[in-house]
Amino acid sequence: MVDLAAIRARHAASPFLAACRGAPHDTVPVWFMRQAGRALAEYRAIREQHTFEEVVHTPELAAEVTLQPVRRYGVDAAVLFSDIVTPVQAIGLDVTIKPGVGPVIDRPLRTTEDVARLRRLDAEEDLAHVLDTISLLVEELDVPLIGFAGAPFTLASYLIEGGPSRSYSRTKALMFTDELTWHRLLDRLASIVGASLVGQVSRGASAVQLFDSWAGALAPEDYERFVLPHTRRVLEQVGELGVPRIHFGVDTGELLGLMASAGTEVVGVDWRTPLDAARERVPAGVGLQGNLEPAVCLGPFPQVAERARDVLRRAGGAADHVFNLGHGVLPATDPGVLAELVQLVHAEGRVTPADTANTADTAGTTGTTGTADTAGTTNTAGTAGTADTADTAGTTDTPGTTDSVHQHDHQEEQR
Ligand code: 1CP
Repeated sequence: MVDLAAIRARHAASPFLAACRGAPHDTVPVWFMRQAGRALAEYRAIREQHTFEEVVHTPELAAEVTLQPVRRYGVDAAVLFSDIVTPVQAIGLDVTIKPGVGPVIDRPLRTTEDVARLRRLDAEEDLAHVLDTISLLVEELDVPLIGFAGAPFTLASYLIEGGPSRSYSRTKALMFTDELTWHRLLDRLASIVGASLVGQVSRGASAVQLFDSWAGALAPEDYERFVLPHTRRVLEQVGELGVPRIHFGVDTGELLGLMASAGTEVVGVDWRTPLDAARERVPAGVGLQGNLEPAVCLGPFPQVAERARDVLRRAGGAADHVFNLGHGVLPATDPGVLAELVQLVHAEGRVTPADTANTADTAGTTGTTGTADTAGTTNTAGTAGTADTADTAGTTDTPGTTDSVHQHDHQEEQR
């Protein structure tokens, strides 16, 4: 039996969890998306002996790989080692992780009959290996564990395309030609993803991140119509459990307001949108995570330091900032640079006490009229002339659409 109250008590003073809620703390917390994996020699050593799936299916190995970056970097949170496709593998889809490529599926889902192949997920049964990994981890960890899942759109993109894509043309074709099948597919994925996250939290994950990595391929109006309702349903399910939620995507500068309105404590921002600009697009009361350009970490440390200081400056000492990269750690990154970066954030990332009066608890769902002016800007529902929900803020804050041809640029080298 998991003693969730004991886990909560252990992390009562966690700067990461405090920042997710905009609650008072002293030092800006930091963790890295994709902090486990190929940048670490100790990960590569394990992968020489085992396939990706073997690691995920062996709780001792998956726990070890999750702990490696915590030891190396001294980050403020661990992120569970698995993949966004793990839950759909668990219900029997023929998805495999192809080394150097990513998730591939032999028989992509493109019709209503294909969608029927997605059965419900019983987390305790289907994801027993993942949940057992969490049980091992919460015994060992001094920092909170972040559970995660792929959001319905990003997951659907792999299942429809058959693998990684640059244009998402088949995904969009289904969206625009067969809306009913599209919504059926996303609805099923939302149930699967929601069940996976609820399972992870009920076994001891202290926060969750929902990766809608490729949502930036969509124009805001299409995101709002075809994706947002499903993502919102996922986040609502987790919201009932009371753990902080982080909602992240790449190239989502135009979607940040909408993503906040899905119901989240924190929005993850990629490196293309400076945090002070992001602050104006995300309602007060919803925190920000990010957003150092990952490729900067391939360069010399003085340059990394300068850019990290700029991120901290733009975050303005806000109590609701979680330092991270703007996307995952690139495999060629020198782990020494990341360790130094963590030290720098901890030494120089000071939270300004005046900014700590935030009310993140109600954020995202109520579009709170905002208390503290977290980063020197308030924007939000108020400017739309309505005290309505954050939804409104989101839509009005993302004027004009871009054709959003998704730049997959260095994502392909992400792993
Ligand atoms: O430390 C960690 O980050 C934990 C482990 C983790 C996470 C959070 C892995 C292990 N995958 C993920 C999430 C994930 N997987 C995302 C969302 C995060 C992001 O945007 O980077 C996505 C889009 C995937 C899909 C995926 N899985 C890709 C990307 C392909 C593409 O479209 O560009 C790849 C290459 C994988 C395989 C994978 N997942 C994880 C690892 C370590 C690997 C590489 C396998 C290996 O070579 O060891």
